Amino acid sequence: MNYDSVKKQDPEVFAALEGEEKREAEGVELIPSENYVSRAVREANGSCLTNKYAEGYPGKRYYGGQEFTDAVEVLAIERAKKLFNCAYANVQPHAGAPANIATYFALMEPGDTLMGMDLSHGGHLTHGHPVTYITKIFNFIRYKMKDIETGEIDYDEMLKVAKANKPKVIMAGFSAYPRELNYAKFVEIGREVGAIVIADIAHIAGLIAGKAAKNPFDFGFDIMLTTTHKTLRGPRGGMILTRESEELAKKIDKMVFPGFQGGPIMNNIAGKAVAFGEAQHPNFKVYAAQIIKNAKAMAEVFKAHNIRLITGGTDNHLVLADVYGSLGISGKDAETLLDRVGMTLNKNMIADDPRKPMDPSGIRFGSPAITTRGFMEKESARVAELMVDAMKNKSDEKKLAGIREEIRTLCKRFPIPESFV
Ligand code: DSN
Repeated sequence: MNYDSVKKQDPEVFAALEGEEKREAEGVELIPSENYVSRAVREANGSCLTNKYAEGYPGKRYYGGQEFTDAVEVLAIERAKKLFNCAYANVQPHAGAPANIATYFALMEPGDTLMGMDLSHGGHLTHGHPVTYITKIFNFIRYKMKDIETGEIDYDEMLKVAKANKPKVIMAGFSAYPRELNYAKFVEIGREVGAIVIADIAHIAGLIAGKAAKNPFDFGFDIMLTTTHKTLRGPRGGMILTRESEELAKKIDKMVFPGFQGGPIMNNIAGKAVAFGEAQHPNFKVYAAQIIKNAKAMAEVFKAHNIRLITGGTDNHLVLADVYGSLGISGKDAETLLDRVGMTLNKNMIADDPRKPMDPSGIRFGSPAITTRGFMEKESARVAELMVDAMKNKSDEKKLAGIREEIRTLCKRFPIPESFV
């Protein structure tokens, strides 16, 4: 990308942008919630629409001059509805957490209960972790895996706890869970206790859009929450989708604006519209399927080295490995070491982790970004081999230098693509 004006006007910011461009170009991105957007998405996201206030919704704004903001937001909404097969889409949430919190505010009263996945078993902070402020407003109860080695959720216990606590909302979704949930079970339990059933698909939205993963709406989920920048390959942002209930969609629209947010970030919504257009392309299906093949190829390498994987493998885009238990290196040290040799991933708690969040037992890594780069199973497996090699030889500087070089060469062979197709 060209930063000529920044370069001329603000060398300090330019240095940071240039540094990040180089970091992204020369390293392998394995954080499963990250990706590379196309140049078209970047252009729309950096467009003149950043100048415009557009409080309200298409056709119903508080300020004038909305001809083009309306056009762009309608495009984003219509494309989102088609991609996820639903009747309503709100594309204004600035990010995933605001999308989730605005939805809670729309559907629950203070003191109401939400049932979500325990953070250490794969859930997300916004699903009710005690460090978040929303836990002072709502009551959160949790479900967990029954078997950490297979990833099976304890649906019987979930039903028992739901019956006893009558949650207003049941949330299916995760940020560190490598398996597909049993959506039919969630809907069954939700209907039985009279809860609204929501899926937080932030991590797997691209897999669903690309038909490589099941769509919770097909099982009767009421609402889906998502970010747009992970597997979906759009700009950083959030979105709320409602399957069919006009009543729920209206409540959500009213809460997103004026209840919770101010002016929508229209340039960001333009970026979302472009990304949703890309996700409708037949090639996106190929991309989504390849993400899963690549993650599986990486998981197989770890398994071949007898490294314990939480849930025993993966059905999606991410892998969670107990590197402390298997290799004696903590998640934090593995993250630092692998970053140094050009492979970026994150330390992660594993289920019932005996260690602390800032220095846990696990690492979480995935394939969305490398797949965008064009890696196939062969390259993905090689990256996994290099990860293991580095962790097993963490003090061998010569070996580590060789790994860094191999990663740089691999990245040169697979430059970050500018265009989507
Ligand atoms: N930070 C995101 C992730 O990495 O999963 C979730 O919010």
